[in-house]
Amino acid sequence: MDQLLDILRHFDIDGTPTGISPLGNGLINDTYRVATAEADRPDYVLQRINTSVFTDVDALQRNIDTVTAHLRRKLTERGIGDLDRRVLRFIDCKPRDDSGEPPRSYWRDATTGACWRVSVFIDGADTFETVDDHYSEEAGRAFGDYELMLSDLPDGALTETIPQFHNMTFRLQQLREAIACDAAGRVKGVGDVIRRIEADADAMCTGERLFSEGRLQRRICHCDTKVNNMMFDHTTGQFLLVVDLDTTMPSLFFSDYGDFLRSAANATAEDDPQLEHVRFRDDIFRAFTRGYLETAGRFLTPTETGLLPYAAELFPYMQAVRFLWDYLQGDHYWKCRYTEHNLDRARNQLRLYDEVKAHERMMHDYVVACL
Ligand code: GN1
Ligand code: MG
Repeated sequence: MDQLLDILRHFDIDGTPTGISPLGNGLINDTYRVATAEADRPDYVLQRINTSVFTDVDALQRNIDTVTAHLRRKLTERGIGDLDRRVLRFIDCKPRDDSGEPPRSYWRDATTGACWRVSVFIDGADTFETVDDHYSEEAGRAFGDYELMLSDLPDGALTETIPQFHNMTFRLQQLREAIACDAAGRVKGVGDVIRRIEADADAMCTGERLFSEGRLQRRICHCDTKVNNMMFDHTTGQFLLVVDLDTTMPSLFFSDYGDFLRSAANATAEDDPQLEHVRFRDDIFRAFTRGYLETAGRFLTPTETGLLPYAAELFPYMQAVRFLWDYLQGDHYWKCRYTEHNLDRARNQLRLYDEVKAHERMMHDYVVACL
């Protein structure tokens, strides 16, 4: 705690930090809420960036600076005020007296190599682990709008903070390498999961195939549209902003649509080991699709809208591949609470994938009805 308070001394924050407590359920970075003594000063969010996942922190923070500045401009043009509740605001480090360099929005601890950043805590806002159809429709509209607002960033404005992040072909290749290595000696116990994944591998690489044929383009996406990465006003229930901007970068369009449904339309948590609880909620699917197409429908091509059901199937499938990959390599990527945690997650996501597939016809019909 004292150590964490010490880190804050490097940032240009307003107010006196009094206490620090863990915040949220992120599986990659470590996140804390910092309370300040003064009632008229904001609280802050302190985050330790996972530098084995985000290896180029300069590029990561540059992306975030570009994205937040662009969003602020767009919202201002629309006459929207109270921007600090609508876009994350990161706090610069204090300028170092001896350097002429511009201030940075993160601080690197020279002894440990750890990287830290601070943003303003948004008061009176909620995040949810599950949503009803009202929030799903709001979320759909909001993610479509997020992509719309970022769609005029010039090419090359953002770097890929995790190269090939949502590239299914690459994720399968990673899994196959982990199977061949069998570093943790776990392959023998997961034959059924591997067989199920391999059976649909070709079909799930449709996105990369269409991209290489020039039939899909890359767009700026959020790439981590888990339901808990969104904040709603506590009083009005209205959507406020998306958080966790680390993976906002060029991707194939279906990242945001697919990943939201993967988390929000699953009737249970992504790590529930009781597979009979896993169900695809078509009320959430309909509400989210309705909202998303209201905004994203303005720029998506017919090829892209035709692929929305594929996107809904792809993300549980891809997540199953990624969780299994981490399980086989010995749990280096995701935080795990017990030995089989990643395997339970992989099985859960694979069951969800089968559930979504069973809704294919309904999804196609509903997308057509919304256009
Ligand atoms: C990670 O830690 P969190 O919740 O932001 C992951 C996502 C996965 C998710 C699965 C950078 O997100 O891609 O969908 O876990 N983020 C990264 O829960 O790998
Ligand atoms: Mg994230």
